[in-house]
Amino acid sequence: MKLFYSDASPYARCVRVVIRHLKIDGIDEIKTNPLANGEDLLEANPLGKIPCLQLNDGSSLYDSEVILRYLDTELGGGRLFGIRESNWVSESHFSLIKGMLDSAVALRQEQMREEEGKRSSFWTARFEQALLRGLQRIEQGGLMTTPQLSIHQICLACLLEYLDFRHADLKWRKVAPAVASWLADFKDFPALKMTQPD
Ligand SMILES: N[C@@H](CCC(=O)N[C@@H](CS)C(=O)NCC(=O)O)C(=O)O
Repeated sequence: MKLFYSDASPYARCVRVVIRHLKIDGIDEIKTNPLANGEDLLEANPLGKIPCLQLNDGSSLYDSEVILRYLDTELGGGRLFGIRESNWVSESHFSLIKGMLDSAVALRQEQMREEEGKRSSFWTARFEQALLRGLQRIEQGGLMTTPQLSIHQICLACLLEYLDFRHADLKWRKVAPAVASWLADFKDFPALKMTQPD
């Protein structure tokens, strides 16, 4: 199998953490800049996005959630997503974390616009506010503490470290001190340490 990824992508990081944590062998990790529109990536994922997991039969899995569910269910015994029996609220907590990843990456894209004058203060504020509200919700609901290791925790840690990496100005710890102290413990999780972006 081949995983198209980049070090900086928080979505790809979630997948790489899970591969390491579950000790899944046989995946070649191919460092890929999605913006370079490489033929291999576009062939595997017409959206041109990473992460994308190409299976040995040539078929491809994307986006990150599908890859994560595949790894956990087919190769890892299904423990990270847990027994899902209609736990719609828990599913929504996962959607919250994914949506925050989307806001964090969109905020980064906004900041990377070539000309400063083209950056939108409206969208910048909207993405920042969504992130801060999301963090407050996680803080108030204690959503970072689950009885056993969950995919929520892994993706939340990847999100928070991405905020530190790309959006230090957001000062997210001010609105979510309990989440911050949870991360201070969780950051030593071995698979997380192995996948730190430079
Ligand atoms: N919903 C997708 C989002 C993936 C995504 O946006 N990846 C970014 C890198 S962090 C990317 O490939 N961007 C290139 C593009 O948007 O064309 C997922 O969960 O995998």
